[in-house]
Order: sequence, then structure tokens, then C-alpha cells
Amino acid sequence: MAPSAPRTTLRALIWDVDGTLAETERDGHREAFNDAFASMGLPWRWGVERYGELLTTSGGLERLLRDLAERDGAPQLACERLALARELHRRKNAAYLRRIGSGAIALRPGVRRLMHEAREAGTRLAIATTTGRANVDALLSPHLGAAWRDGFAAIVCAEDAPLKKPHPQVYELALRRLDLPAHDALAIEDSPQGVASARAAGVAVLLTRSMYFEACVCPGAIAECDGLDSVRWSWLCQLHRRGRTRPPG
Ligand code: XBP
Ligand code: MG
Repeated sequence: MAPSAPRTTLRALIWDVDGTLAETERDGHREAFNDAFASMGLPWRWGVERYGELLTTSGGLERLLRDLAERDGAPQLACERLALARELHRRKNAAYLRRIGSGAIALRPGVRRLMHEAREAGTRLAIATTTGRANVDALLSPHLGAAWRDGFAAIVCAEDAPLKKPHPQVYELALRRLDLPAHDALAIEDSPQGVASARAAGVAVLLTRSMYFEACVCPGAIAECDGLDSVRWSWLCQLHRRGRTRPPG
């Protein structure tokens, strides 16, 4: 009889959403922000490059507020800027759902397979994202089916964790819902803010850069991969074992 594979110490694989599960930013969120500007008769548009600068701010509402604070022609009063940003963000999310709801943005290569391999190994799946629940649902339903939530032991979104990455709140809450210590989990992230968030919660991170973060400095990950399609499950388990012996921070 063939010897059975060693049991993994990896109890949960925690997935970031935007940039990690799919390249949602340039052709999804950015275009939807521009739809929102147009729908309010505003001449502002975020180009591909400008959006890359703004992406150093996590959270769509926070990103809008940063842009409005720097923009000629935006309201002078902070309370008026906040009201405008809220309305733009509401419209942007509605536009985002329309844009991606039919599966227009594919999952990144390797995502589906790694999810399958994790389940086969008895490792639970979780989500830790700064975007909203409806956006995650619209992205995943077309690819994983309407009942995709059943396959995840914890799903933590902006509504649950209002302090955006790099704050650790989203990871801390995911761990609480999983009822696991940080060293039992491994995160997969695409951005410096995401890596910092997971690390601050004590979770080891595999970095798979998305297009906007290809060239940036991104410290703190236990390893980096070119793409998830080249990642073997056994290597992920090894990484996790290595992460367990590394001090937090
Ligand atoms: C990335 C983000 C999000 C999205 C837009 O989230 O920073 O703000 O750009 O989504 P993730 P919202 O943690 O999944 O990488 O407009 O809903 O904030
Ligand atoms: Mg991300």
C-alpha cells in the first residue's frame, strides 16, 4: 500500500479578492468609477496610470476622498466631499455589479485548482477583502456557482471590517471566525497593503503580484510566485510550515 501523504498543518487558506482572485482593478473597479463620474455629469475620469497611484489607498470610498481632496473643482467643505464620495461610491458599486456580474472578469490562473486542492487536503478556505460583499458575490458567482459561499468557512468583507488594509482587522476577524491561531493559516495577497495587513495579524503570506503592483516594493511575504498556476499544493504546505517557525511582524 502506498504511504499516505503527511497531514498538512495548514488549517486555512485565506484569500484576498481584488488582484488576487482576479484582475478586477483596471477593467472592473476603475471603469466603474468612471461610469459613476459620468452618471453624475462630472467630467473627471481616472486613467490607467492615475488609478495605479490611487491604489496605494485601500478602499474605494477612501480612494475617492483622497482624489477629491487633491482635485480642482471638487467641493471645498469636507462634509460635502464626503457626501459626494458616498454617492459616487454607491454608483460605482452598482456599475461594477453590472460590469462583472456575467463573468466578464476571469479568475486568475491556478485559483480554482488551489481551492480544490485545499479542500481535498482538509484545509478550509476563507476570504479577507476590503471590498464589499455584493462585489465579491458578483465576481465569484459566475465562476464558482451561486452557492459558492458554502465552500468558504469565513468570508470577511468591508461591511465586517471597516478598517481597511493595511490595518489587520480583516485578518483578525477571519481568524476569529475560523477559530484558529494565526500560525495555522496562510494568506494569499497581491499588494503591499494586503501583505502588511496579514502580517500585522500574524499570518504568513504568499505574494502573487497583480498588474498594478508588479514593480513595487512589497516587504513581509514569506515567498513570492510569478503566478498561482505554477504553485504546487505541496510547496504551499512547505511554505506554511516555514512560516510557522518565523516570528510574527
Ligand atoms: C482592494 C481594494 C478595494 C477595491 C475596490 O481590495 O482596495 O477597495 O479596489 O472596492 P482587496 P471597494 O482587499 O480585495 O485587495 O470600492 O468596494 O472598496
Ligand atoms: Mg488585493
